[in-house]
Amino acid sequence: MNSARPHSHRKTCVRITLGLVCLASTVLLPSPFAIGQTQTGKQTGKTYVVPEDFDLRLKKQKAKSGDVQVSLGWNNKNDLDLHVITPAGEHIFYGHRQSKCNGMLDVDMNVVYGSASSRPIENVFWPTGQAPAGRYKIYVNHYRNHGALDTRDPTYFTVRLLVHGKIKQFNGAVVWNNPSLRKVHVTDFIVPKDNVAGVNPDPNNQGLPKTLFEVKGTLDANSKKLGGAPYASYKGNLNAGETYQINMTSKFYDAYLLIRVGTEVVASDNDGGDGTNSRVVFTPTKTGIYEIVATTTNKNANGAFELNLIRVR
Ligand SMILES: [Ca+2]
Ligand SMILES: [Ca+2]
Repeated sequence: MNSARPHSHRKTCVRITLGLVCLASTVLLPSPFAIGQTQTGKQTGKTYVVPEDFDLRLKKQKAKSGDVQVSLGWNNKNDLDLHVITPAGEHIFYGHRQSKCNGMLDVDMNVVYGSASSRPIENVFWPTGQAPAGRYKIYVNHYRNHGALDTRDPTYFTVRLLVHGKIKQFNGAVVWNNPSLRKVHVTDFIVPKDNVAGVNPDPNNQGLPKTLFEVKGTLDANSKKLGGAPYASYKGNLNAGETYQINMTSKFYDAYLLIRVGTEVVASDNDGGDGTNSRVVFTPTKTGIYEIVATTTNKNANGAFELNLIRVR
């Protein structure tokens, strides 16, 4: 099924270089919990793929979908490739299109310049109910710059992620002749345990992980202070080996989250959520009482925040 590939060395090259990128991405990313961050931020002149265009392109290529789907779009004739690593560590890409867990790359484009599209799409999907629970990784690799006037780098791309009805988009850029920018780690995502096929206990909560705790609070001049900044904190029991996601959002200030045991900070995050919001994904190694500290980088913060604790696996 990869007969269209003209370059027999391709598989080996990509495997080696992808390993290097994994290392680089841990340096590039603002935090290991930074799900949802773009690699590059916004600049003028960049063109990403808007949601409606994703739908049109996927339809045109007869791409399939399920309840977990990762799609890559960009706007020139270069050969970019979508790579997805499954929770079991299996690598789905043009050289290995179908995983044992039934994930499949069904669209791969722009291998050859002559037949390349300037509105390409690539697509990996799992049939409904078959994507295993756990952590997935998404990479984009710039396999070939075709050396034409309409293939100039950087090549800006958008990855659209669908997990159980929720869509997120991630923008980034790759540059073929720059080894540190040729491949990027776009994001990790988690498919929660509760949503594996046939074991969804709550039909009204389909596709959602389990929220254990939610609170609306306020930070202002009357709050307790931590390093000069106001904070509020909540204590509770967390279990070893379970993975929790803690989200803090505020419309009024730049959120900051800390997870503490006593005075020891065991996890923290500044901007891992949308905008300046915070998101920590945390797997305790010991069962016990943990303190979630909702704070801010603004010492004069004044206003509401929302915080929730979700068990994701
Ligand atoms: Ca491709
Ligand atoms: Ca923040």
